Amino acid sequence: MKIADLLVQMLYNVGVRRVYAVTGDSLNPINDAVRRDGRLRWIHVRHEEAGAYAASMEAEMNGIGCCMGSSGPGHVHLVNGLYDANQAGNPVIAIASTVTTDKLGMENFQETNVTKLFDDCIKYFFMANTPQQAAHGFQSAIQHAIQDRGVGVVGLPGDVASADLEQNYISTQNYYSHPRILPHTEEISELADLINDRKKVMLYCGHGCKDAQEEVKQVCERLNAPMGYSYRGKIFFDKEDNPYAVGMNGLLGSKSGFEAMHKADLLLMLGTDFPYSEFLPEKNTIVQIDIKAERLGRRAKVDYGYQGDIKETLKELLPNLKQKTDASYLKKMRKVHKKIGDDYESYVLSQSENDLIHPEYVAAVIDELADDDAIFTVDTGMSAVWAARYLKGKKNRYLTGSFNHGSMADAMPMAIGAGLACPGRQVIAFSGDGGISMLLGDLMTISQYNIPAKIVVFANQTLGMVRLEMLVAGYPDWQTDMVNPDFAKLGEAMGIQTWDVSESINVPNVIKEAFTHEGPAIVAVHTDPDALAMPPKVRFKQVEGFAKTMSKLILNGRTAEFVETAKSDLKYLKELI
Ligand SMILES: Cc1ncc(C[n+]2csc(CCOP(=O)(O)OP(=O)(O)O)c2C)c(N)n1
Repeated sequence: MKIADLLVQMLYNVGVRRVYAVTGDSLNPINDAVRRDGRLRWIHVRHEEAGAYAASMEAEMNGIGCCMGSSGPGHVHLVNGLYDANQAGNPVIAIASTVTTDKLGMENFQETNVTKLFDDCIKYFFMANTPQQAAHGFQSAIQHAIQDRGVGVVGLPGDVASADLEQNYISTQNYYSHPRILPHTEEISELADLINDRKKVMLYCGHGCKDAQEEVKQVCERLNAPMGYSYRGKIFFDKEDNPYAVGMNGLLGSKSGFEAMHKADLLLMLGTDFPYSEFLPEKNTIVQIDIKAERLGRRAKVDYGYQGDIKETLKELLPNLKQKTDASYLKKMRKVHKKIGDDYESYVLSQSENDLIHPEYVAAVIDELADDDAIFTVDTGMSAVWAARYLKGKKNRYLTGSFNHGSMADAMPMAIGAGLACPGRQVIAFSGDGGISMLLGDLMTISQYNIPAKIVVFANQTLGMVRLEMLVAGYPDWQTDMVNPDFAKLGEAMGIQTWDVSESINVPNVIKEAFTHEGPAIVAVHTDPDALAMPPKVRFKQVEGFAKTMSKLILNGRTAEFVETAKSDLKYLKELI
């Protein structure tokens, strides 16, 4: 057995079923081992970054993912996707193959210092200088990726990969341990007292509440508490039939999510590492519970921090919570939330008659037509705003994006991973035209493997989010425009059924057709570049900059609706400061 064979065996044993990679040089011994073994599928991506995103998505859905990059540029390309995986807490094992051991450390052709290169985007790195080391290194890297929830990289010289395995006393298994982590009994009763003593309690739920949806609801019921959520938590709780939902907070959030949090006597932050400190309250009491103790208090002025799995902790807590009878705070916050929902809806309805396609309308139509267990992946850019506002949780929907790392171009390669990891589930990517342009070649991966993902491109011919950012800050809009390829021709050339939509009236039919089409589909929608989503920033300077920009736009004669929306956003901003 060679070291490369051992690697394949260990990857298979831990649950990896696909390897995302571009083969070459030092990676060829592994390619050969995968071929001979026959149990892992080699997915030949066109750019290793796409491979890292796809592997990360596999890990997010199924617990583990794997990607590989060959010497130098091959593994350098992995870096951005690995940052994303690591920050999202997705266990990914990445193999960075590299120059032979006799050449290491001499600035040889295609050599990088792998130890330094990956230093900031991983949980664990192992440099396998000898075959014996490699055997133990695989074990350790995989175990770290699982346990620390992030990326484990093995630097693997080509000669080590093709060397014989000489020892047989190594473990080829890895372990998913599920310890029960919850606060100590005294901490649970301290927490219960805190909650029982306060009148208005608000829950703010992150991705850590994914498996605790029922318990979170029960707590809200007991406390008559409004429930807000982060973007990563939204899809589990933003449902029509959730009587406690009040929306998101933060840049992509809404007034109700912000207000409910600030008006609470006690804020319970559950399984969230919400990074926008400036949106978090300073005056009320804040409790944070997270399975990772190192996260406690790092974003907000937290008064009480507890380490615990959310489901287990809430199960212990619930019997100690007294029923609150006053529902006025919940009712008030729900009213604000409903008003915002109505505003969003009326905006969609009016736009559907318009010639210029409004992205809000597209997002609302997708929400309407998508399956109840669809997986949505969203790009960083304005499409993330539309997804935040219009996609709703249903029975078993899932929504993700580059929500921690904030990279463009994530949606399409994530859809590759989701499509392969979850066959049978509908996968829908919200891509910006700037985003999709960055990894355009990997549409061919979708085509080659016939992955039935539906790629919706919000083709507004601009880097919309940055354009808005510049306008808000008072900069002239410059270098944000872009010329797009003809997506219909591009799709045809790539063998992907493509629809090009430039009139609102055609949006529902086209989306319906694309969603029912059996194979991969691209829907390029020519959306209005002036669609406005004003992030509720709270600093006066920004409001001032925004006001100036708005007056310029008004003078330039923008549409009435545009001005109206802008005015109401501005009014909202003023209320916030
Ligand atoms: C890799 C990367 N480069 C640059 C940025 C900065 N950035 C954030 S959003 C954005 C614009 C996205 O444009 P597009 O994909 O066209 O989507 P839109 O906002 O127009 O919907 C840019 C340049 C980033 N987040 N990631």
